[in-house]
Amino acid sequence: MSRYRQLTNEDTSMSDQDRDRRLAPRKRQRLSASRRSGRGLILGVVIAVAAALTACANPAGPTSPTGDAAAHQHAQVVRKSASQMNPAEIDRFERAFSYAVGKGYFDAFNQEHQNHERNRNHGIDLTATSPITAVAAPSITWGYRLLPWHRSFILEAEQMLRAALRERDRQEGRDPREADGLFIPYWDAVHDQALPGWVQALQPQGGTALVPPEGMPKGHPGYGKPVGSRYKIVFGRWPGNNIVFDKLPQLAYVPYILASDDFAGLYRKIEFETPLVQSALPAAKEGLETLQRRFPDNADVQIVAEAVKQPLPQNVDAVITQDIGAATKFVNAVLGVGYLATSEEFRPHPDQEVIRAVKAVYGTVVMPAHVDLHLWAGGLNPANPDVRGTVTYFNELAVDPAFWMLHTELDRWWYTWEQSHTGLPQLTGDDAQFQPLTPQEGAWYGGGHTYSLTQLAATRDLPYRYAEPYRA
Ligand SMILES: [Cu+2]
Repeated sequence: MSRYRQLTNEDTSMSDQDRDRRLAPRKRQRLSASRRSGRGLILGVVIAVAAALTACANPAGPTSPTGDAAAHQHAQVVRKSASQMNPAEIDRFERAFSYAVGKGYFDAFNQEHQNHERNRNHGIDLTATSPITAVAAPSITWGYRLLPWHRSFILEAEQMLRAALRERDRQEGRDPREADGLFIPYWDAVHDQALPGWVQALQPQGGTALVPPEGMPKGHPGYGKPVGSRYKIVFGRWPGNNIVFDKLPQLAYVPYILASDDFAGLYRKIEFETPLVQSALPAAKEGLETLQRRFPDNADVQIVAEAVKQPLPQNVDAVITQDIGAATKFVNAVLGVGYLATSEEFRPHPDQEVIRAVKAVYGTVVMPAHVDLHLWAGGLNPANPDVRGTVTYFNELAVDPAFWMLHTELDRWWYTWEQSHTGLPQLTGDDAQFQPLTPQEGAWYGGGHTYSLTQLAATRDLPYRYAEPYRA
C-alpha cells in the first residue's frame, strides 16, 4: 500500500519537544498577562501574537517538520454534531472512514485500544464474553486516564483519517486539500435519542482484530480462535436492540455529570457511578422479589437486591457507590441480572414475568454513560443474543464510526466542564503522558505523538473546538 507523507498545515509530525517549545511561550505569556493588568496585559498580548506569528512563519521541511503549532494557531477544526453536518461534510467523512477501514488503517487503533497494559486507558473494561463482564482496572489512575487518553486517541484518528483521505483523493484525482477540514463529529446521544440516519447506514467492512485474552463468544467470527490471533472483523450494529440497554441517557443526566466539582467526580460519573431513579425503586424491588423467587441461587440477583435495600435519601437520585471496586461488583451484578432477560427473550416461549422483573430493575439503575453508550449503540445480534455489536468489543471497535462519535461526545462533556472548572485528573509522571499510537504505528500519517496532560487539558490550545458546548 502506498502511504503519502505530505507537509501541510494539518501535518502534526513535529516532535513533541518542538511542539512544547512552541506552545510554551504563549502559555507563559497568557499566565503572566492574567496576573498583571494594564500595560503588562497589553505587552503580554503583543508577545503572544508575536509568538503565534513566529510559529506560523517557521518553514516546513523534511528534516525539521513543523506545522502542528501553526495549524493550532491558524484555525481550530470545528467538530460538529453528527446530526448537524451538511451533505458535503458527511460525504467527506464517509469516504475517509470507509477507505481507512478497508485499508486496515484502524487495525493499529484496535490493538492499542485493547492494549490496557501499555495504555492504561479505562477504569472499567468490558469483556467480549457473554454474559458481559465489567473488569475494574488495577488502579484508579487508569480511570483518570480515560478522558485524556481518548482525547489523544481521537486526535490521532482524525489525523490518520485526513492522511487516508488525501491518499484516496490522489488515487481518484480529487483535490486532497479537502482533508484539511475533516473532523470526527460528536454523537449528541441525549438530544438525538438515536444514531443519526447516515451514521446508522455507515457500517464499513474490513479491518482485523486480535482475539482478546478472554476469548470471543460462540457465533462471533473470532470464536474458537487462539488468543492473540488475528481475525477478520464482521461489522455488526443493532442500536437499542438489547432489552436492558434500550434507552439512551436522558436530559437530566448530563447536568448531573457536569455538576461535579472536581475531575475525579466528573470521571466517576462517566465511567462507574450508578445513580438510582428513586421513583422507579418500588417497581424494581418488586421485580427483585420475583427474581429471588425464580432464581433463588443467583448471586447477581442477591447482590442487586441487597444494594437497593439500603436506606436512601428521599427525593434525590441516590448514588449507589463511589468506590470503583464496589461499583464494578454492582455493575456486574446488574449485567448478570440483565442476561437473565436477554437470554430468556430468545427462548421459544419467553417467560414474560422474568423479562418484566428484569426490566423493572433496569428502570431504577442508571448505568454509567460510558457503558450505556457502548452497549446501546452496539445492541445484540437478533439472531444470536451472545453476539453484540462491534462497538462493544474493545478489541475491534475502532472500525465503527459510532465508537469515535460516542467518545467525542464524552470528550465534549469534559471540554464543556473545563470551561468553568480548572481541576485536572490527579495524574503525575508517566501517568500524565499519553502515546496512544507508537511513533512506528503513526509514522505514515505523521502521528504517533506523545501528549502531555497539560497539553491535552488546555482546551484553547487544542487543534479543535466544538461547534457548541454541551447544552442541557
Ligand atoms: Cu475506550
